[in-house]
Parts: sequence; C-alpha cells; structure tokens
Amino acid sequence: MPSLPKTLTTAMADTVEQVETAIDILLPRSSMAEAKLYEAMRFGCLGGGKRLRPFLVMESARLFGVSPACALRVAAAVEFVHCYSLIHDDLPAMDDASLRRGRPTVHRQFDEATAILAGDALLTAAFEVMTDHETHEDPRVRCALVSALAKASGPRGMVGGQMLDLIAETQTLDIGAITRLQRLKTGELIAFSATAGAILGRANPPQFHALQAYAHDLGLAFQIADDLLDVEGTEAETGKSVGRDKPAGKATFVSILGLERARDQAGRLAEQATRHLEIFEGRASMLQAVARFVVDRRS
Ligand code: GRG
Repeated sequence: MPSLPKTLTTAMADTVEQVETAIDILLPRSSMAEAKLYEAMRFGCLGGGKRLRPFLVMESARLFGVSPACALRVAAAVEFVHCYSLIHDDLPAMDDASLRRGRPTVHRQFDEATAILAGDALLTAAFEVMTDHETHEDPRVRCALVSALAKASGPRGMVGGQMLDLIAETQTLDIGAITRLQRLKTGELIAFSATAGAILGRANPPQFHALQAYAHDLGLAFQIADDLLDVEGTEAETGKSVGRDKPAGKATFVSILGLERARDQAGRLAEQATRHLEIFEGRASMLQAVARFVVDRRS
C-alpha cells in the first residue's frame, strides 16, 4: 500500500527534529575554557523556533533530489544566521527584549558581552559549515551557496534592513520604503532558504526563478503576518515580550494598510506564492502549503 502523503504539520515537525539533531552535532558542548561561549550559542539555537528557513531549504532541496544530509547542513547554517540575528536584535542596544521563543533572551540568560560573541560565532560558524566538502562535493556549488548567504545576511540583506529599521524610528516611511526595508531585513534570508535547494541541485533557470518569485511573495506575506501578530498576538502565543518597545508611530504594514487590508494582502501574497510553484506540477505541495501556514500562524 502506498504511504499516505505527509501533512505539513508532520513534515515541519520532522524538520524541527532533524535540524535540532544537526545543530547539536555541529555545535557540541566544549570542556575548554571558552565553554560558556558554546553554551550561549546552543542556548540561542536549540529549544524553540518554527525552523521555517531550514524547512524551506529541505523542501527546495527535495525538489532536485539533493541528499538530505547535505541539505541539512545548509539548513543548520541558515538557522545559525537566523539565530545570530535574533540574539543581536534582542540586545539592549537594539530591541532590549527579555523573552525570545518563550525563554529568556541570550543576554539575560548569560550576559551582554557573551550574547554579542555568541551571535558573532554563530554567523561565522554558518560559513564554516557551508565551506566544508561534506556540504557539497563541488567547490563551485559551495562557493555559490556562500556568496548567496553572504549577500542575504550582510549590508545588501538582513544587516542593511536592520539599519533601515533603526532609521525608521526617526523618520516616517511610506509603503515603498517599508517594503524595501522588510525585503532586506527578513525577505532576503527567506529567499536564500527557498533557493538554496536549487543551488545545491543545480536547477535550471526557470526552476530557479520560480523559487525566487515564490520566496519574494512568501517573505512579504511573512512580514505582514509578523506585523499582524505584533498587534493581535499574545505573549503566550508569540513567546516574545509583549509591546516589544516599538517606538510609538513607527510605521509598519499594519499601521499603513490597516488590519483588514493587511490581512487581505498577506492572503493574496500567499496565494500568488503558491502559483509560482505550479511549474513543479504538484511536487512542491509542501512549499505551497507553508505559504498558507505563514499567514495563518499564531507565533
Ligand atoms: C541584529 C544583525 C541583526 C539583524 C536583525 C531579522 C532581524 C534583523 C531581526 C529579527 C527581529 C524580528 C523579530 C524581526 C521580525 C521578523 C522575524 C525575523 C521574526 C522571527 O522569525 P521567526 O518567526 O522566528 O521565523 P522563530 O522563533 O520561529 O525562528
């Protein structure tokens, strides 16, 4: 009898388990004098989180028959970058948050200097993992992955977006400027994740562009949903400090569009994202389902 198709919930839970195991192996405890650094890195990476970016890596890789062991290394690397960004975003100089994923933030659990170092170390560890030959036998593929992740994380991606976010605290942004800010701050890493499988599996240009277009819409839908959660979510649901010190008057998709239009827009983007994947003729159904999940989620 053929096995029943996995539901999205089961598939995401499988990824959570696999990525936790991979991180546990890639970031072992240390008995050296710097053991505290490893503890802080593990605290910031293990035990919580939806693992959305790893899921996008694993599912995009599956489309091209990439070995799950190789894909899992890239999935762990992108989660390292994501967790570094959360640790640094929570610091007193940024959001000064006390809760993350329902637990104390890394600087509260350890101390500020250790949290800065744990974030730095996670970022560099991500590139160490990606350049290892176990990630892919072809150095050109490893180089393409490193280049894409560096672009998504640095000044032309996440860090650039975070700078725009700081500037937005003192300036009024219009919808175009907010879209660009969010595209850089969260969209580029999501786009890297959804196209990493295509790089690993040497996809053809139409396949690559379909995943890029999907990721573009998914990233925006994700951010609008995040803004909606900031307004509608409870601390128990989101695991974040409520009223996360957003300066009053700071523009978001919700403050500009209003709740109703923001919800509609997120739904429309999710539908549009799924349509980009029709080229895969049903084989990308998990990626299509995750687009809906992103807008319906409560955390
Ligand atoms: C400080 C270098 C630096 C960058 C910060 C991405 C970012 C830039 C900060 C994250 C802060 C934040 C809460 C952004 C809103 C969108 C977002 C990335 C939410 C958290 O991502 P999820 O929902 O979290 O995927 P989990 O916990 O499920 O992994």
